Amino acid sequence: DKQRKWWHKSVIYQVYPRSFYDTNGDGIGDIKGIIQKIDYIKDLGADVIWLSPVYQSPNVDNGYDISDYYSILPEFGTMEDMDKLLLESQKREMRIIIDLVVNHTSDQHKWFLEAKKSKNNPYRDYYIWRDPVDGREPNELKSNFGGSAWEFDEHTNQYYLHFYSKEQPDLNWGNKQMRQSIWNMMNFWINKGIGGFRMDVIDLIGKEPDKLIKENGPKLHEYLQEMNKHTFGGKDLLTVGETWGATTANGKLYSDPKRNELSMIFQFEHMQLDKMKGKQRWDLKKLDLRELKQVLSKWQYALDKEGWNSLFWNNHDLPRIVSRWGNDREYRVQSAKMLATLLHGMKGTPYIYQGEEIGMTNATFDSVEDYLDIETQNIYRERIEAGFKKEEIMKAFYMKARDNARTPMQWSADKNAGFTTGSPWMKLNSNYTQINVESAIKDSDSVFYYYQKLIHIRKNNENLIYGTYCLLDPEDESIYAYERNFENKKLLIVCNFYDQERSFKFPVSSKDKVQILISNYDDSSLNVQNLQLRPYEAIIYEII
Ligand code: TEU
Ligand code: CA
Repeated sequence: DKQRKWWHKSVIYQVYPRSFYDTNGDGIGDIKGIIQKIDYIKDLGADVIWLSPVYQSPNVDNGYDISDYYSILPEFGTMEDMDKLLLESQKREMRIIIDLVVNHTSDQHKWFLEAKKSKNNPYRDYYIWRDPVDGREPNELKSNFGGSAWEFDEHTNQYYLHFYSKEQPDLNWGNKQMRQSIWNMMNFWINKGIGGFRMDVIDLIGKEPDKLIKENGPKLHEYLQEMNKHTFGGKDLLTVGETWGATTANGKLYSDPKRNELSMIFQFEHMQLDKMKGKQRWDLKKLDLRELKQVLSKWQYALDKEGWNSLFWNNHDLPRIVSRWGNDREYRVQSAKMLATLLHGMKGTPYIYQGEEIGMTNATFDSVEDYLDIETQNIYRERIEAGFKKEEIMKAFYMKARDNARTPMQWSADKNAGFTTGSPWMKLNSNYTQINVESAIKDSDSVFYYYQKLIHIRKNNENLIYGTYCLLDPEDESIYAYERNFENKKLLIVCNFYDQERSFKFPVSSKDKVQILISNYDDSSLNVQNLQLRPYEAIIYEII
């Protein structure tokens, strides 16, 4: 069936290299470290690694500010190390997808260094420059990291656009030669044998700053089709776009195979349910399970036929899910498994972010200096100036700061969690003595083995991959239950999101025989018409 793609069956593991594993004691994770731990990822059952940026970079935004797309940051290793990583993954029938950061470059990229020299430099138009208006910024566009999106360049008396830090100038996608430079670079990596691309903030490339358009600009899909045609189109690679501004309507545009754009996107609606409407994500509101059901189900229904979903709870920008929708205190293990069940039971390609598979939790640092992320530092300054109390700001960081996910991977209970023999670039989460890979591997009841089992079941169950999703009981405030249906087979998935007992009744006939595929309690009931679920209990049933 040519509708079927290898990545429908894949499970992707995201590696944030700086915090994964350090092999030379400089306190920074490196490519050799990924090679050393690749069998760990393979054992988990993931067959694709999404590698966050390892390119040359001044590291203002941890590598998302690239100064040379064709070389590797020495802290991470060499191009030989990268080639070796590709080879080692191919040996294991695994693939590496790399981060494509092309909405902006670093201000140290040679294109920008050239562009800054003069208004008629050949690279000037690779970026977006505007004259001052009444001696000020051209308009009120804001940077996602706080402050104006415009930075004044004294040498040429113009402002340049940056949607992230001022060290990350935005590329001008209206420039055809610029686009050609990007296609060349992508083809360089494709020829090296990568498995695909994760495309950073790709929904911004159609920006029209004079009309105040950031996301979803009029030419966005045209550029993606052009990219597809000149690079990965016809090559059977996996492409996933990071699109904070995606709606189900444009979600179809990206991932409908007939349109030749991307394999799938990351939509973020389900990640913004704890944010007050119209406010910043630091302005928190209480979570409501009914909203989560509504959002995830909407995406499941919308892309059932004409597209494909990605499924994720975590990445390097998001707080840890077990500290968010789960319970990282009394029920850490049960709730981590429950959240995994919910996600891997759905239709789409699941992503796992390093540490999720052992139930790593948010970090809670006392001092704001321990938060190294440029976004957190900028927001702190901005909010202090705006009159917020320090405690309030810190509380929001405990819940939402990106550094929650960026603390070093917890490999063992040894010093620095076995991540490095030197001094780590970032503070560790102090709970590594309890939560670490070594103890998870020793404990047959660990979150790790649960993920491994889930992945294995999914790979061998067509219904889990292709079955149609159907939400049950949208108004239930504590249970998330749904069905998957494929040919004449039915799966029932039920998840209790709270630390209380709850009852639930599946609408099945009394003639149906059921079996349990997986559960996070070892004695879950088969009486699906009348279930008493324990705290965070989660079960996948198959009707036989
Ligand atoms: O993230 C895009 C992005 O908009 C987030 O950083 C967002 O601002 C924040 O997580 C929540 O509002 C991508 C990368 O994943 C991120 O690490 C980079 O900092 C950013 O792009 C710029 O390249
Ligand atoms: Ca290192």
